[in-house]
Amino acid sequence: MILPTHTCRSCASQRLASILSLGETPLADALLMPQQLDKHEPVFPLELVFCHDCALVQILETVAPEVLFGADYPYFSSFSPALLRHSRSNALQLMASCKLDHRSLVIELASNDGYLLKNYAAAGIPVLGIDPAAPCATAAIAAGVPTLIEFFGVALAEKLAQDGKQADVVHANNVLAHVADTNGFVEGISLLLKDKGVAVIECPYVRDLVDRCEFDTIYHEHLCYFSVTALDRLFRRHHLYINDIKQLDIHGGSVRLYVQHVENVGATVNDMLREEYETGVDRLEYYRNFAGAVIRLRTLLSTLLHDLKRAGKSIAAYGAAAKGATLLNYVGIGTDTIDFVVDRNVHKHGKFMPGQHVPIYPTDQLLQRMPDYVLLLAWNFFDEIVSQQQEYLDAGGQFIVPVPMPKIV
Ligand code: DWN
Repeated sequence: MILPTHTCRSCASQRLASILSLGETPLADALLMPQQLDKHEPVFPLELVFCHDCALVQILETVAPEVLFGADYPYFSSFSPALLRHSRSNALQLMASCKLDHRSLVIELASNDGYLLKNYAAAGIPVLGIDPAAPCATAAIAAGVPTLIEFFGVALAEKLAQDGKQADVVHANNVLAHVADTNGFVEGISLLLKDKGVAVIECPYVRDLVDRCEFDTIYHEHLCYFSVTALDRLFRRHHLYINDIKQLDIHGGSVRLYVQHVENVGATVNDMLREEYETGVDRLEYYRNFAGAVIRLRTLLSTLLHDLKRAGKSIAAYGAAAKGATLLNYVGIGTDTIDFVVDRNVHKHGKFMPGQHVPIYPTDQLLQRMPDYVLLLAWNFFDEIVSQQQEYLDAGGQFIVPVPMPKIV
């Protein structure tokens, strides 16, 4: 079914075909305060589509960035130790490979709470963060990471370049998929990057989303779901080239792109492009069965939780994650099924999950309340969380991992 009322975020084609609809859903990171529970909660359509002309998978709805990433944006990267380790390793590799020193400049777009740039700053390498969400940007500044509390785009890139602030390294982790002006963002990277600079960009990989049925990573913050094919066409449109690529486990499966002004495309990129062509990732057919797999997963998870409740078991959840909101709302898991969610992020405590209004508590509540089962909404940090909650497991608790297939561990 072609949707003539919309155009592709990358190539402006109108040849968009529907893959999956998750219905009208609340904003995944719009956690509620107690006084908001009886107020109207805005919901928006969440429909995943495929562009026949550039292969970009994307959602149709664009919620205003000021609404998504405003003063209440609750996501702080530093509450994930695994993410901190992952980021530090990336920074150390680039310090060495790019021979960065006090004359260099490293800029991160969507720099959050300084989780990544602090590694460069500690080594005496000049940094600049850019993030529109005041809560985490303020935390970054307090941690010694200079940060502009602004949205990034062509206008800011031009200003920085005019001020002589072009970068040797531009980081953009889990932000390219989030921006309403996809082309403007990439053009901004081109303007910000020194001639011999490198943009190091991480984003979730659409093949992992489909192959591992990670439907819960679909929410309004994530406007695009990238294949290498779609990324390559997007960057080439702005005379930028993906010269190297790494596949990563972080966030359920991501790619790290090494993008430069000069074309020197390596085997890692050509191999992935060829693999995508051979498996059909650049054609609609590849996504044809995804909706069916998601519906089957919903049924299996709902039945498992229902059976546990009928057996008199108590269930909680771990990770007040954005993906957790999508999962709870799409599967219909509410306070009749799970009693509470725990999370390490103190900014989320005392609030409630969007849509299902499940309360969010500190993680020590698992041992204190000892639910029989814990639904792992932050499954992408399984190893970290299981090792952290060994005492709960030793006391007889069990985790339920919801994707790619619901299983009790
Ligand atoms: O793209 C995005 C990803 C990168 O982060 C953002 N748009 C929003 C956010 O999505 P998410 O909330 O699904 O991401 P996480 O990082 O998977 O969320 C994990 C949640 O679990 C956080 O609230 C932190 C929490 N956590 C915890 O309580 N204990 C995480 C770890 C590792 C832990 O040990």
